[in-house]
Amino acid sequence: AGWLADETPRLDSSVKGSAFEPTSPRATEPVVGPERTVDGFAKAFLDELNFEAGVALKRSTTTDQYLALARTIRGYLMADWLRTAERRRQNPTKMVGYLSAEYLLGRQMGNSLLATDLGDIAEQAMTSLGLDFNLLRAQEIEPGLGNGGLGRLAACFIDSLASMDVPSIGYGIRYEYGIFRQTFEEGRQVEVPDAWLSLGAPWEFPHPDRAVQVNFGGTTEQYIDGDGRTRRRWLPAWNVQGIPYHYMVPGYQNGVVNTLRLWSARATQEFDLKIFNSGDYAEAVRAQTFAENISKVLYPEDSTPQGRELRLQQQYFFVACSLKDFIDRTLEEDFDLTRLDERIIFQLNDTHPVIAIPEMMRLLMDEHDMEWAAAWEVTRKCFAYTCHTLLPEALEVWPVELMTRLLPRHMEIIYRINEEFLDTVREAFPGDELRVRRMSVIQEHPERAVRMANLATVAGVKVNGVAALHSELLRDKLLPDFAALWPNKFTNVTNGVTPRRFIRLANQQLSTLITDTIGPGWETDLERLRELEPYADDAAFTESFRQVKQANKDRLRSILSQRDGIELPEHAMLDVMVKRLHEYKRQTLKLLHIVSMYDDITSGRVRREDVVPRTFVFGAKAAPGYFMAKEIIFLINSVAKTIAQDPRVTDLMAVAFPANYNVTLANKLIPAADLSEQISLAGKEASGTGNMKFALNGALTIGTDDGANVEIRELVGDENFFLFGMLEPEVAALADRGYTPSSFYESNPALKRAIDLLASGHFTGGDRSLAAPVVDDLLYKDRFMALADFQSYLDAQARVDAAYRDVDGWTRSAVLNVARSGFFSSDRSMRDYLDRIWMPKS
Ligand code: GL9
Repeated sequence: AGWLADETPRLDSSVKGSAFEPTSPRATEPVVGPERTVDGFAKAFLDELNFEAGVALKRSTTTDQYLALARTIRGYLMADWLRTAERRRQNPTKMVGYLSAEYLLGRQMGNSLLATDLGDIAEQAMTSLGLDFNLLRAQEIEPGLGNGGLGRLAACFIDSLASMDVPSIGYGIRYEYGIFRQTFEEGRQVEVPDAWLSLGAPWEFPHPDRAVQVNFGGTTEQYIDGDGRTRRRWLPAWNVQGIPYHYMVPGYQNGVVNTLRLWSARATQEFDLKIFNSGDYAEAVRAQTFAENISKVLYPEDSTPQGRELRLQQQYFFVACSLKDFIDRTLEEDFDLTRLDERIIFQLNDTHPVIAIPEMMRLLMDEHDMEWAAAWEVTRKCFAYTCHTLLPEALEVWPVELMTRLLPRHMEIIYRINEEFLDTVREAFPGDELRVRRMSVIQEHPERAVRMANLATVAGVKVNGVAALHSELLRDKLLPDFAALWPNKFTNVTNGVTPRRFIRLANQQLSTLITDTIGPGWETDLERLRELEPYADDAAFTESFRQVKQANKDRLRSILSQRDGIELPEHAMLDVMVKRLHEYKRQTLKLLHIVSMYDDITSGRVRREDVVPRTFVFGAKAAPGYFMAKEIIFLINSVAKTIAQDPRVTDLMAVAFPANYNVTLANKLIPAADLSEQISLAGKEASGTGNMKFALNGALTIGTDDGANVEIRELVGDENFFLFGMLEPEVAALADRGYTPSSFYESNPALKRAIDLLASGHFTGGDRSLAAPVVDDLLYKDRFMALADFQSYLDAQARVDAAYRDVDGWTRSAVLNVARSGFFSSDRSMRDYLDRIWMPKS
């Protein structure tokens, strides 16, 4: 059976008698969801409310009603979920195990309604009971179990795998607290814990009965086994339990529901007794808390791993649970583990789950009696590694001291993997000890530590980057020694985004317009958006397209007014920069443009009638310990406030920085945007995925030649994209020559004016010291060369203004951005993973 089933089962009764009709007696147990009618839905809802929650409708709170609504929708997915699982059990084939420490899922209700096509029925049912459907939907707190692009990518991928009916399972961590909630106090970021479970968790299914034990610490020893063989084993010091929580991952209206299995840590009895329980009850309870800390909170790091012990505990915890779950529970009993690669390929989402490699070796050898050679032979076929960065400081390394203390058996295994690997290197490159040192899995300086990217590259079947340029730089600059040894190990899979959430759900009006124009089905065959191209010159279509964009902008204005008390002007270009706050992404470059525009207007350098009015929107969280990122947030808020209070400019510009940018807000912001800011220094943004979402929703991009921008520009066409800035080789050359930002400041009057104005205290209540951290860094360090790209950026923004004045030309470009971005569906990414990594033909 192929992975991409030819006959995709449909939601309706055609599932019966299809190729996937379950055959075993157990599988035929009737699992029937509630009736797909308004009355059927209303009845199921009341059953949930009355009999499950024990609440009368009359006395119920909005939270009660939200929970009952969620459980009702979930009930409609249940039959498909059980059927999908059974079908897979009956016909075991190779599966994808997606190992990811993050899943930035976003709200579940809208997606579940879309997957089941129950939106209208649910709304009418709620109305029939006198309830406000939209108010109930707004109650949901999104599961923010990820930091940014990497976590959201995982969520898009599992959506695509379900929509394409690929046998797969997502494994991760059920953090009790997801990414922090951001608030601003006097313009500065303040983090509030994200208690996303506080209202109840209607989308998850806990299975405490299926707990898995995970060991830590202790020592290893040599012993003689029953057959007289000398072997080694682990004598751990403590352990915790992993409790699986199951989440449904519904495919798009195809009757498929896959599983996401997230692990939660719980103390074990053994743990309490062995270490702490010497009659000290209070101490035993404290131990409980200690164990449960492991899945307590998501580390809010962006690309700079802090190397904390708890983080390594998290990584090993979820990986150990997942491998054990797969081998002991998912595989048939007695499956011959030397053929494990026929049943699973684990995709490692960055280095976070790479400890799975020595864990697999340990399981096969210590728990399943395999010899080293056989275990290695199969382990190296069961993992593939995706790298998501180019920043050297983002590559995880774990001190040998810590690894030995926490996972002594794994450290031994890593040493042996490395020994054999370095023999291979020496054989291929005799006498090249410098190369051996560079490639070693163990770094010596500044401290002995395990290089997780090297380990993943040694053991993985394939290593991929996440956009064409990134994969090239990954191969040629980040891991060139490995590419010289194994050129065929390296490949590219350009990221993608799910069109279900990011077009159908986020932009319903555009979706209707598309379906009215090219017919249904594009949601699962996104290249079909090409059929819109001829309509780029169709007056009726472009008028409707403009109206959709305007409606989305109006809706956003009312959302920001209600959510944040931000009042935005009615007619202005909407210029949006949303992403994590990081210096390489260059929110400061955007800020310099805004200050420059402000300065041009207030100094009378431009005539007011020549100004194209703009609304700038930022959304960004800073890692709590990232000083400069937090200073940049403060400065953006300061500039926003000053501009809002300056009557000389309020009719021409506004800056909005709604707090707590997340998936929910993204879904409202992106469809409204005219201009998408993708302005990282070339060679630093591995891919970006926001850039794709904007293009698919008809925003034009102003961007550097970086990450997936390169491919967006190639596809939509030069004339529909505003390119600026140095190319990556130019960046490298400038860095080699020695970069002095102050020389750009001295020689560029517009830049000098903007920086001087920022530095003057004009935006910070007259206090120069408040702007100094950011300004001084730009002038004297500017690691990401914002000043070097400033003039080019300004010129590109002038081209944006000119283009925006031509309403028809702009709309045409926007339509072409939509029509030509079908490539960026995560369905296509999944097909590429299947063809290039998971199931290559050759
Ligand atoms: C990232 C890259 O920086 C992005 O360019 C890329 O699009 C995504 C997904 O491949 O991965 N790597 C990374 O560490 N993050 C990314 O967004 N950071 C966060 O997720 C916070």
